[in-house]
Amino acid sequence: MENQKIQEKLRKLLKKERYEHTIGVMYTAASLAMSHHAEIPLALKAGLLHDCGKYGTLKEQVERCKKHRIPLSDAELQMPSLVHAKLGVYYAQKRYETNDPEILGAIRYHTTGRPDMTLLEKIIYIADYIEPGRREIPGLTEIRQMAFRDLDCTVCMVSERTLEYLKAVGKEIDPLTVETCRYYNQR
Ligand code: DGI
Ligand code: FE
Ligand code: FE
Repeated sequence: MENQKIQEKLRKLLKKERYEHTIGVMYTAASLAMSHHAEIPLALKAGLLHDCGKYGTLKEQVERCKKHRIPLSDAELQMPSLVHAKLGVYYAQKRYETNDPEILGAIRYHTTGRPDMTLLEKIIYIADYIEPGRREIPGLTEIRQMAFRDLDCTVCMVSERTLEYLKAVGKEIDPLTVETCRYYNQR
């Protein structure tokens, strides 16, 4: 499906702030693709779709997974804020006619990351964190600068910050979030 049409659908479906974040991620991903020699059309589409599962309450998101027989891990049942990534992959295919495995991977892993990510997966993981509309947090300026120089180093920084944040607020942590941080620290 054309990006213009997907954009119209998402504008109606998502909350205003979520939609604006989506557009921010789309263009940030395209900029990172320019800087790191990735395919711009793939980056645009993956950025546009990365949060397409993120509407309604967390409970509704879990229920929609059950309805569509999308299996959830124990971690996802305990941390429903992770569920929209899996749900997004399903909607990308069913509603937005997007079956490119690279794009689906980028949607799937945009929240937790994973060890040994593809180029596009790294771009979306990072774009989600640095897009211009993101609330300013300490260190974001340095992360934004690094994002246009070294993707692996930036994934390392982002995953460290995310882990620190989750520990500080006492949230449960998905094993994949820990593995991402460990992998990119050792590399
Ligand atoms: O959907 P967005 O708000 O744009 O961003 P996101 O998909 O990265 O993540 C939503 C939240 O998920 C964010 O506050 C960070 C959090 N998160 C990432 N890894 C974990 C996690 N939350 C929990 N509970 N556990 C994790 O391992
Ligand atoms: Fe998300
Ligand atoms: Fe996002």
